[in-house]
Amino acid sequence: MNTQDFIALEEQYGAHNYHPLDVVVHSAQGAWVTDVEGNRYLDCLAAYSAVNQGHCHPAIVKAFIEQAKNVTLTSRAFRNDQLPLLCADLHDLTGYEMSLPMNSGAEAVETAVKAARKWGHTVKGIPQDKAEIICATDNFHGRTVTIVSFSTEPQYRDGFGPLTPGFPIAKYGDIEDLKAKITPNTAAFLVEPIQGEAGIIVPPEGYLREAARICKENNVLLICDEIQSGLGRSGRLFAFEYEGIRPDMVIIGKALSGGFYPVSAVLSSKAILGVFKPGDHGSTFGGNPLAAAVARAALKVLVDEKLVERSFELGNYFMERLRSIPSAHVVEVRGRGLWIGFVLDTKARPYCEALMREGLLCKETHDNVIRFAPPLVITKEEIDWAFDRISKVVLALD
Ligand code: IF1
Repeated sequence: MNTQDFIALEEQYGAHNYHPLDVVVHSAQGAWVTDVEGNRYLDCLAAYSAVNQGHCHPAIVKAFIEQAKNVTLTSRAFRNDQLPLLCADLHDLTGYEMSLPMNSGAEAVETAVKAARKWGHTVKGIPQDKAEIICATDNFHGRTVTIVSFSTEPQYRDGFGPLTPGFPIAKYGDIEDLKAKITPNTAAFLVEPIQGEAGIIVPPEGYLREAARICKENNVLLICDEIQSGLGRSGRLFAFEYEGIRPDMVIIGKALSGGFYPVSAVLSSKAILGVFKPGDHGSTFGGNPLAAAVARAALKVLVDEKLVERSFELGNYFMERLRSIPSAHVVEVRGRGLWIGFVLDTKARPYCEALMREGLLCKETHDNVIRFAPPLVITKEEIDWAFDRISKVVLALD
């Protein structure tokens, strides 16, 4: 079967909820993927930052296979000998007292929403069913009905109502608007420290620091969604570190498994996660031994290979080079670490298609932004290779 055969099958039998680039990937290693025709591409999306450790990292493959031979799933009705080790590793790495494992990012966001609401009702004393969680404009936290209820993107909401109430919206980056939206019923403020899908938006310096202060002053929990920004992508372990803050809850996913398996988690304190009593929350697969073993290996690779530091250094290098392209169509190059928004004054999709033909995979967001977010194992030479293609394509389309 060739590329067109696979595309035809998928178009016929799969739902059309995506508009992918027409490359059919067969295998991958490190920062490179190979399609069914044998063409190689440098991956500059890294599965939306889920493969920060690089594709099919050998150490994670090993942990995956070894654990798959032992036991994959016990359910939380019984205990297993991998979950405790993952919880301890997460504590050691992040300093948070406790974690609650789930699978997809959206499930972990739902978990944080449930924890914040229950904390609001049982600890803060908000009247039953009145707890509010403030969210930001242009947020992206996932696709469940409750999560799209606080999206400000009409396409993500339209047709999917009735939506879940209780999520006032404050303008991202605007501290006065956040202050204005806080009421005695506010349980939490949920925010991405850097907005991904909105186009790699870094908030104004001091915004998160001030938000953390205001939350504390009002007994409001600060929840950072680090599902995409976390685990090294931004050049720090967590993007909130740029503002020297410590959120009450942190949500992680994606790279927590190095892309092998959906693994997510909420990190917080005993006081907050302690609101969950047996039976309040759970998941068949959440915290399973295969996921825990894979996540432990994925975290170890981040640390052993100093991927956070690499992201910071190579990100600055890549951004500097991209800023040097002399094209009138390039409006801005922004980001942190190896998480770069390349902003054009025209549609980005044709650029992504042209780059694919040059052997580089990336994806547009919001029409006119290309994001470059390669696996953090990418080398300086590979960045130079990418830069040559990007600069050629951008200047050719000028
Ligand atoms: C899609 C975007 C990236 C996320 C943050 C939670 C989730 C995500 C900050 C949910 C997921 C994804 C999902 C994917 C595309 C993608 C994306 F463009 F939509 F925003 F990465 F940039 N919080 N992001 O970024 O995690 O449930 O998917 O595991 O929905 O098409 P999930």
